[in-house]
Amino acid sequence: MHVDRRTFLKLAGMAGATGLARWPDAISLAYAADAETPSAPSIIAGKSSQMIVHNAKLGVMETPLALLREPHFTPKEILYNRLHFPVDADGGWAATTAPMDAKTTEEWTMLVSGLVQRPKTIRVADLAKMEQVKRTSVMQCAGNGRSYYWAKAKTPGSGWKHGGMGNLVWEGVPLMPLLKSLELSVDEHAHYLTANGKDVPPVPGGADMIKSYKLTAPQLDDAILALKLNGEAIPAIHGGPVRLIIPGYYGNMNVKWLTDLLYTAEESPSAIMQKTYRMPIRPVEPGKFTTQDLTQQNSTPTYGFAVMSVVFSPLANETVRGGAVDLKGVAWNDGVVPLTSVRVSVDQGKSWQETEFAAPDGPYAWYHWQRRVELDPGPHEVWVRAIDAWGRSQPIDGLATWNPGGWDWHGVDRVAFTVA
Ligand SMILES: Nc1nc2c(c(=O)[nH]1)N[C@H]1C(S)=C(S)[C@@H](COP(=O)(O)O)O[C@H]1N2
Ligand SMILES: [Mo]
Repeated sequence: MHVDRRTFLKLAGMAGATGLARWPDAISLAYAADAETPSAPSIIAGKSSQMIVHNAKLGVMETPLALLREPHFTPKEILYNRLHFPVDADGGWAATTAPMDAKTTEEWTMLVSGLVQRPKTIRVADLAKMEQVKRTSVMQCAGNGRSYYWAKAKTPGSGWKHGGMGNLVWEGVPLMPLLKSLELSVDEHAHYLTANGKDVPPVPGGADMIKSYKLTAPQLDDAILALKLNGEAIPAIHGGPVRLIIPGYYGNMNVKWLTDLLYTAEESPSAIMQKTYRMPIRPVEPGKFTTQDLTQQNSTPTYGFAVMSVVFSPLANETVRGGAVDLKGVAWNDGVVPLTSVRVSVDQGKSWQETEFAAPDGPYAWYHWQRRVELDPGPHEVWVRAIDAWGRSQPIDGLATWNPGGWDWHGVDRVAFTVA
């Protein structure tokens, strides 16, 4: 295997991270939320001042549902954001919804290497000239809904409600056909594709944001090297000029500012692959199992989305007019099989009614569901539950999947409201 200097340094860096000298949690703690939270646009230029800021230094913010439910595709001004390293690192090059500057875009390259005989460089300037395809898909943090787990036990990480997601249109060049066309001569021991972005840990030896995907994953067939979001050059803060988009995969798997793709025999040893963003494969109890106990044997990375549905109307604590009430919302899954049913209950799960639902933009995007119900004046609750063609669904009690990282919340959404 030929390893050039740059690849060698990257690999060395990855190996260095195995020492886990600094936990990602420790980084989050070091940049704990300020007492007085600055407004979203003062952290990331162009964001709506209505965004809920979870962590100013890391630029972590979510969309209030009242804003999220309005547009068909989520505009950049209200799209949630998540970073692992301070937003002002390297002089704040990314802290804006404007695209990356023309020179940086023109000169951006990605190195494809690892277990290949002929490493190759991909230029954004060349990608832009190739045939582009669209992928309409949900982008969602694996921590979306984490705060609901806190009813059982607190976990580290931001207290996301349901606004750590958006419904987006990405555009770019299909990844796997492109890699094939490069004639890299991939080693037979390569089982993973490993991606890295331009951002680096703020402390030497810190865990880098590196992600590995099984080469056999069905969603990889639909992955693209994206250059556009919602019809425009990708905003700098959302990973422009080039981002790896794997539709149906949780946000952390969609590496921003892509600089490296490596064919590897194993998952990246970076703590952000090995300790963060993993789900135990069996139920675990608070206090008895921590993120430090996660291993490749007892956990899986947060790859594809769990089946999920959310109520957009009414919103929690809203007062609506009776007797006919239009219940509405969205549902989605990992896109491998379609959703077959989205049901609502207005009697706390005793009975369920089918909703009308449709996937207007393909397998990875939001399905919109609705159901009209007759309700008497007074307090009410609506629950919603989606099921897919493989029978995968949502736990009635979402706390069933409590885990120390607070990932993968997909419990039945329960919204209390009042009929006037
Ligand atoms: N390079 C890089 N890519 C990244 C991250 C990061 O910190 N650095 N964060 C990931 C996480 S955890 C999420 S949820 C999504 C957030 O995407 P967004 O901020 O564009 O909504 O980006 C992912 N890709
Ligand atoms: Mo995330």
